[in-house]
Amino acid sequence: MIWHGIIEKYREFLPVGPRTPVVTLNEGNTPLVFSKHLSDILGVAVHLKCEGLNPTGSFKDRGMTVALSKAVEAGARLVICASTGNTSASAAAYSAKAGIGCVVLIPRGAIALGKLSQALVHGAKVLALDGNFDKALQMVREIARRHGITLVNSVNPYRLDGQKTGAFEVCDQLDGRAPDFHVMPVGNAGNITAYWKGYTEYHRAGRVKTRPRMIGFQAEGAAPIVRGKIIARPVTIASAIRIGNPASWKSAEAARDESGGLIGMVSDREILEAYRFLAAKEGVFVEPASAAGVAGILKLGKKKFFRRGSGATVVCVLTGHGLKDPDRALASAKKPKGVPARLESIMKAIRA
Ligand code: AN7
Repeated sequence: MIWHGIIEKYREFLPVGPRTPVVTLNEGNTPLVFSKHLSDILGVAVHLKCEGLNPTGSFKDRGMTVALSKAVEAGARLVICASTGNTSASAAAYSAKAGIGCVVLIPRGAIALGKLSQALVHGAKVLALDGNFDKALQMVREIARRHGITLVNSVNPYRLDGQKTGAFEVCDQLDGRAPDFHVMPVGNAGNITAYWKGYTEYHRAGRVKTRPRMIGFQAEGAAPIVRGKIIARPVTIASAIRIGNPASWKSAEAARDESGGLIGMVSDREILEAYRFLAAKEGVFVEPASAAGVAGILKLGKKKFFRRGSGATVVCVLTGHGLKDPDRALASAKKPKGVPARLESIMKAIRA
């Protein structure tokens, strides 16, 4: 079957009609890769849902195809969002495809290079705010409301409808079974809300017999849900999830509680360890935020959270591609060694 994106594939579960113009870059259908090393370490079957392979390199594309399709259907000429980077990259690309304008408000100096490049090259109007993501979101919500501009952050329910298709795909890729544990990073908490919605809808439709326990991880310096209070100045190297007051806070807690799951936190050191582990052992390059979930299950594993040999299935969503944040990759690896253009010198360097 030729893949035409998530709206075409999961239309019956989405708020689109026959006259909705489908704005798509053929997002979705991302690989679910078995992780031998994590499975060996934890004693359960761990699969990696590689969302970095979406058209703009993150899971945001699932939401953006629905948000932009509905915006165009409603006659919008301009969309706006605040972003830690990936939302802006995706909004910029899908707006370009739709032929409408896009404004993004980013925290100045605080988004990864790849994401900034994307927003700029797709022709969005990029405004760098003196303030963090939470402030930027507050401002665009106000501007959208006052000026009738379509907001495409995940407070737009169409975004979550699109993102819930990640759960459908996981179940389809596991041959009609839901995983026992679903693991992911949590920032603004839209995606954990969307995945729980997806699993619940698939369950209700009889496509799967069970639903997973939802397990989310925040970065220690940006863990409002874990700490139970707004973090005024969130800090973490995982800039994508540097968020102190998540918009979908309540629904993330509902996903956690209804599923019998948990939301925990991991340190930047643990995130970077998982980041290097995925790249070096599994051949999967993710951005730091995406490694938070893997860092989290490694931490849970040490506490014997998973019953070794139970046959349980764990799915970890790797939310964004490693190329998003090249600065981090270079900072966490050895510099290349210079060699003269002589065979003996090259062989000497190879053997060294
Ligand atoms: C790679 O782009 O909030 O909990 O503005 O880019 O649904 O917010 C990004 C979030 C995880 C957290 N992993 O998802 C934005 C933005 C990556 C991300 C998250 C984000 P949510």
